[in-house]
Amino acid sequence: MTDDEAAIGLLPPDFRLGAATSAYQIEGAAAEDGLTPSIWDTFCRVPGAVAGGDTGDVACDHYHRMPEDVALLAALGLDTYRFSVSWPRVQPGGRGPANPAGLAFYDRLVDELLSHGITPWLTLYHWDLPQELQDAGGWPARDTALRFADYAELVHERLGDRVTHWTTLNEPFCSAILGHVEGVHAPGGRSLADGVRAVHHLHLAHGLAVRRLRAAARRPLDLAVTHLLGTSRPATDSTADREAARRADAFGFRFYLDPILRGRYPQDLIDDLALRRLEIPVRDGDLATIAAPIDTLGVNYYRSLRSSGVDENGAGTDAEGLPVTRNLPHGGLPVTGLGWEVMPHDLTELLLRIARDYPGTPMVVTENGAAYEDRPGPDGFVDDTARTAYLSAHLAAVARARTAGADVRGYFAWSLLDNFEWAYGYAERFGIVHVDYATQTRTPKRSALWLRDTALRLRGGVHGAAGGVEPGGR
Ligand code: GBH
Repeated sequence: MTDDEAAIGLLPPDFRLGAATSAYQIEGAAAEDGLTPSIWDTFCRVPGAVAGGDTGDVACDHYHRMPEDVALLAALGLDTYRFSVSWPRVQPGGRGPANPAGLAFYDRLVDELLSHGITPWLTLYHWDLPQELQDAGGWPARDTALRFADYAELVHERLGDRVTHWTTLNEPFCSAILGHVEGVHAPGGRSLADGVRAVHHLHLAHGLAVRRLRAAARRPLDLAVTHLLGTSRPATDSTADREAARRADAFGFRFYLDPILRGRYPQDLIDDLALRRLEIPVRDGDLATIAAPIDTLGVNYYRSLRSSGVDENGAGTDAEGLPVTRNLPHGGLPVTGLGWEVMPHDLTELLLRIARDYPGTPMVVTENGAAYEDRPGPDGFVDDTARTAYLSAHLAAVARARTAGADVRGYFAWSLLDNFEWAYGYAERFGIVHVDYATQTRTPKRSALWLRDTALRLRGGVHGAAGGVEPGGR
């Protein structure tokens, strides 16, 4: 037995093992049953925005193949499925009454999951803002947060009798910063001021929705929000690099956890923003709303970068005289297909830090996974030993964090299926199940079989005893 296997063996039988997806990345059915466009439908049509000009129009055609995909989850013995609801599918245009046909899809999905004994882990927002709300100002506008709370209540009205686990938002950092500052995600903006406003309004959307769901609930709900997090280390021990790591930690980590778990924005972040004449648009009462108690913190982890306080030429300030903060790879580490460094140890460190700095909130790793260049064999089987090793090392890292005292209760692989990987299109494959897009054939990869065996072992089953899924899908 390897050290990783031994660590994983210490996880308790009720530890959740699951797989995750999101609506726009898998559903397809882009113009069906009253769905209106989201900001990703628009962004995909901006020349050069998405590799290969790919779109989510068809994706994995999950909208039509949902029962088959749930059967796959069941065959893999996973106890939890994390999926997202498409806002423009259930409330076209982002306001007004529900679209019954759109809601009916999630109603069927939830029933299908429950009939297989799989817990639905529902995310309300995974980046597909209705385009009409973008036209009205999007996340930089405060009103979008209010619209989100209405939408949350409307989904709860239909599914709240059966869905217990609700996540408001997936990775506000990506919506706000990749979407409004770096321009690489929808809606493709490039303004730090918009990004900062978007972060606050996403937090507000989360808090308002938590309050609404609690008020509407007829039974206890498990409410969560999922953040993309990593460790923050200086590139060297120099003062400039340590200051840069402090700034990166304020902007990329504490900006997200402090308001929801401590009810305030970090003072050093406020000061850093003031240097750029930027202010977080907080109104009276916002922070109390944002800090409405949650039951679970979702942690998405892929890799960590380190921070340098000097540019390529060794200068510590930029053209405006402001301090440089540059993200760098650590170097000398193995990388995934996307060039992301494989750093499982940092996941242990990250979870322990959250447990220490924000005590009392149970955590679930709601995404972790890797893209590799998969090469199916003649029978369609992908022998993804690198992805299997990645997942196993990271699950072991979670187990080690637990042993050291972090309250981590689950781990979901990203992703169940190869799917639309945002700006990278379909070229990058994160699935534990291979999708042949030409035929929409699903074939579990070695990593899926590993996860199945791990789930079995966790529950005291016998290695390899599960039926139903074999290499090559036979
Ligand atoms: C998660 O984001 C997402 O929740 C999920 O939907 C996604 O498929 C998964 O990770 C894998 O990426 O800055 O140009 O390099 C994690 C953050 C978002 C980081 C996409 C890389 C690529 C844009 N990732 N991002 S770019």
